[in-house]
Amino acid sequence: MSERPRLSDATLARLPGDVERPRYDRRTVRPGIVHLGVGAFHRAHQAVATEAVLNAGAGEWGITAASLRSADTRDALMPQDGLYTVSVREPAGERLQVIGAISDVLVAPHSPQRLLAAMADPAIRIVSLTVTEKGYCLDPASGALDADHPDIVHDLAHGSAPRSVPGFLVAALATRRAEGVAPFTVLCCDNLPANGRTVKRAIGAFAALRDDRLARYIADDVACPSTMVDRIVPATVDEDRQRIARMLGVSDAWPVVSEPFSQFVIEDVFPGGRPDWTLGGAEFVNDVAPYELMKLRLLNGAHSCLAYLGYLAGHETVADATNDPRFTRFLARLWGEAAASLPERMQRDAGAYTSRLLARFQNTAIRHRLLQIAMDGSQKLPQRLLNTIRDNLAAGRPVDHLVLGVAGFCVYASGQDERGQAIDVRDPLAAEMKARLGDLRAAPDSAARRVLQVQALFGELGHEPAFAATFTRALSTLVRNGVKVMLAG
Ligand code: CS2
Repeated sequence: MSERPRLSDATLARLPGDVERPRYDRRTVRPGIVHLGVGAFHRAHQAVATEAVLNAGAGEWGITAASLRSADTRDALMPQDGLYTVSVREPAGERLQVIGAISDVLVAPHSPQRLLAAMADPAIRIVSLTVTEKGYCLDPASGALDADHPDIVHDLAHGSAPRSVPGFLVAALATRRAEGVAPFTVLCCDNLPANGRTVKRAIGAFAALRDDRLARYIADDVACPSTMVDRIVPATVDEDRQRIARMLGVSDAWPVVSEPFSQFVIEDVFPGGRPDWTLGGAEFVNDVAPYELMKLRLLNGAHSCLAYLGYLAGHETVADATNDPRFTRFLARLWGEAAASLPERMQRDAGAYTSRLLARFQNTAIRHRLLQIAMDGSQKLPQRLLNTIRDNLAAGRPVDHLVLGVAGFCVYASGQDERGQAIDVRDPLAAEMKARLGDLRAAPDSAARRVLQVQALFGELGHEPAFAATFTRALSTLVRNGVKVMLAG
């Protein structure tokens, strides 16, 4: 246990001079945003952009944050008056900024009514979200609301104490509508394709299961701009806490560590107003799609391939894997395939984009664990790899390296690594994948045939002969020869 005093409004003044801190009076800030999913990514990304707005003197955009599951973040941050540190790390050094934008942290399962009341408050004009792909209760292959999801079933029966994200959004919007308060803008900041449109469809579908008029209101009156969000933010570990406490001279129970790079591209549709996030480096554009495609297919697609293949090769972090020449070569080939799927005008930028990506991945000061990225693969692969494969197959372009990534996911999801050690697979489809993969090592071809039937993951692609043949070959060779031999070729 550290004996240092805790980071708080009262201890801000004693921080070393080179630590950035709020330059505004926190007591005058009113919340204008409710954020659902107060994980490390939000705290190092949108909250930092909002901090720049508050530092510039626009005080009506404070953040009331909420966790949808555990109380951990609230318990860490509230004794610190909501303050926490963002550490920006690269091999050349580390820079600290204390963020004051979050004034309150609610825990949804403890007090759904409090969260709903916060969302229904007329002062709130934006509800932003980083709840991970699975948080939206979608069928991953089609992107449509999964009406059989247990949380959706629950929320249809208990609308005033919801559990799911669609349940919270629709309940709060219904209250605002009933009270004659303008709707908030829903700002999805998760790595889903066309994330604004996808969320709007999901909450529209959920509302339609409750009441057609509510569904029409959402379709006509609720804005859901799309975004592209990018910053590499690994989970904080104790070593970070200790180092940062030494640098601050006070202890912070939950700082976040991030790379220097940050990108926030936002479709500019905010009927209720919005902060000028350009002050924090964001861009407002008419169409996010090109940015999103580039990021999902080049960055996240590569991340997922590294997560599975890198893990099977015995690597622990993205930097470990990417500094291995076999993976550097693999990435160049993978990016060649993925970039070919982008619209032509973006292909021109792909070379510069991937060189920069490689440097970001190779940042050894960021220990981004492959296991963290490997989580929830079934929710990620459609937009990261499978859509790219679909487009390339339709145009007769190569897909071998993309497919190897998908095969890597299946070996991983079988629950056993190449040395027969168990893998702790965390994925909503883990049980189904494992059952279908069966004894993968004994009969990879039939395992491939069975796993391709997982509709929620592969959709119609699982029935495409060209894909099925390439995938079956990749999975069998990967199982037979191991990842290192595969990558040597
Ligand atoms: C990662 C992303 O965990 C993952 O699946 O691929 O969180 C990635 O680090 C971010 O999208 C980078 O912006």
